[in-house]
Amino acid sequence: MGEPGELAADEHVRYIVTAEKKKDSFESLVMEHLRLSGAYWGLTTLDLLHKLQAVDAREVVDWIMSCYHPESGGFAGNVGHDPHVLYTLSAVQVLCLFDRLDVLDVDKIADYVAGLQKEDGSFAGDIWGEVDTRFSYISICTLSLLHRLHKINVEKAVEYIVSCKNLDGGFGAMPGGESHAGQIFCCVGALAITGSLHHVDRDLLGWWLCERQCRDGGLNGRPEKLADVCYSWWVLSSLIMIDRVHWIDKEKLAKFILNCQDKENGGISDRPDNAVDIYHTYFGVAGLSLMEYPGVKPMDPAYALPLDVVNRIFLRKQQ
Ligand code: GRG
Repeated sequence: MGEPGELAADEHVRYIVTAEKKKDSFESLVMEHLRLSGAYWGLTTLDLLHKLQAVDAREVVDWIMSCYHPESGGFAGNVGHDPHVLYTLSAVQVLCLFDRLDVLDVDKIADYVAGLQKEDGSFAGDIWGEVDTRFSYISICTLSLLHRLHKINVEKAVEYIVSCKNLDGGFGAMPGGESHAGQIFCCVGALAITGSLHHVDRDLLGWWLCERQCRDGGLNGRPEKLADVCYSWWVLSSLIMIDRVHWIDKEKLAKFILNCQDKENGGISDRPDNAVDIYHTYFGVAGLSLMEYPGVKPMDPAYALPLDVVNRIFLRKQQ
């Protein structure tokens, strides 16, 4: 590993803005069905780096609305695809960035999300019915950003998430499912948003999460796995929500992330010397944001949006 150096912010901005335009590149083709999430990763990174104005807001909002299915109230990952709660959250998050929730039929969307809640409090991701704690988080986060949490049975939703808690303090995708940092973010995030963090054993979970730091300084998603830049977000955000982030060596983690940059052409990869992509570029910059890296906007660990964007949404609601 060479010297990691500083965050190559200008190069990352250029990488994102040009990736957005290369519609027939390999990356665009493999991302075709999840383009709305790609837009969330790229545009949030631009905002974190104070460069959201590098894109045409009207063009973005029009494209997002072309992924909307008015008959169901959900958003698809791209034009011509089927709606899913994941892309519905991405659409809402991007519109939050641009302060354009006014283009939405909020109650229709909230009814779509609420309609996916099951009797036991869990959530399906779409009409095909796969259940996963990711969808609990996504639904709760979307409804909260839309000020429509009252449309679901929050108590049952929390009860289901708590039923996915393991003896190691972590959470899985379903009851009895292996603890995994990504699912832990979802469960802890949903509990944070609903004011239910008292269900978490902070010391036990904090211990499991800080053990994710590998010798190279990076974080993995579960025991015996390699570090990956994306876990900088899933693990750190969870540690912040349970107030145990000081159990991580932040300097070593920041060095690991900075070492995964392509400093010439921009972008961040999963680990040093691998090919860069938008997903890892976002989670690398987001991880640095959670560690208060200079020049990067602070983020809200539960809503996965810049703090000023989240404050705008909830302060306005109070007025
Ligand atoms: C708004 C930030 C945000 C998220 C929306 C989709 C979602 C909610 C959360 C996903 C959480 C999750 C499960 C993340 C993990 C993703 C990942 C890298 C999975 C890879 O799993 P394996 O088993 O990799 O291939 P490991 O690292 O365990 O070897």
